[in-house]
Amino acid sequence: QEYTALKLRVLEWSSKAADAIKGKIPEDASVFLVPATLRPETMYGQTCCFIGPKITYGLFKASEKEYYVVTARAAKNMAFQGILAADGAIPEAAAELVGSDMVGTLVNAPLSVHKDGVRVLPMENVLPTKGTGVVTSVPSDSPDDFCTVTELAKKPEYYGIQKEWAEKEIVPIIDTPSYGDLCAPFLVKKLKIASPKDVKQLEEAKNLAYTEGFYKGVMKVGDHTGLSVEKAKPLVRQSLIDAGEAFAYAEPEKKVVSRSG
Ligand code: ZZB
Repeated sequence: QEYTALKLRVLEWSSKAADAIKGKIPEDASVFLVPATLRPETMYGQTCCFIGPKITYGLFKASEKEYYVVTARAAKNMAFQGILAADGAIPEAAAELVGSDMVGTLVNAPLSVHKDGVRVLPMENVLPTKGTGVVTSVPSDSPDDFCTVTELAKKPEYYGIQKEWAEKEIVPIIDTPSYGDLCAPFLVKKLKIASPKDVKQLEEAKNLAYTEGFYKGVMKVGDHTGLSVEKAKPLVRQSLIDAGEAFAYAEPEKKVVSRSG
């Protein structure tokens, strides 16, 4: 599985995360949350970044002044792929953080229409065994993401967040013939999905959104406006990589976790 790993630079830590990493990395180092995505062309629509609240993450050294926040499992894969400073050896975390401690952290999301940054928010459905354990949220085109931000905005106190963090504007970024230009909200409504716990229907919605978006979608924003998603995808990916805002990350072969096929 070839992912695009995106670099979301931390602009302002939540206070718990700031305490946990204090003194463990150089003062002037940049730290990035690094979600793995299969849809780089949707990065215009990022509204927040999800972590699993109970998952443990590490800060791993990528270069003298750059650290990546990912699971230890992903860090190991990255080291094998020559991505981390560890140079093939099993990398050691400079600091560890529990997902819930990072909630509220402000990060810069490359290409996002939300130029002031987006917040780190909790998502129960994040799998620790897939990608980097960090997920960038695109509620316009991902049914899982739309369902989760809707849930978070309904019960902000319960989730320990500020309501407006989950209510960033959802801008149309891809037009489709069957589901319109807000594919995920359309499908969530059509399949009557009420909460992130409806995992079976969400899986179906995801598959429908992937197929329609990839084969019939047309870009509505960015440098490739008017181009098909199929053609825009590799172009957006390459320009993110060229800008130093993303890199290729491969998931080693193993049994498929969530997609059938
Ligand atoms: C942004 C995005 C925008 C994504 C979209 C999807 C969609 P798949 O298809 O099941 O293999 N993801 C990545 N890591 C995790 C994780 N650890 N736990 C849960 N979800 C994760 O999954 C690949 C997608 O699942 C990734 O691509 C990521 O969300 C999420 F418009 O990134 B995606 C119709 C889907 N649309």
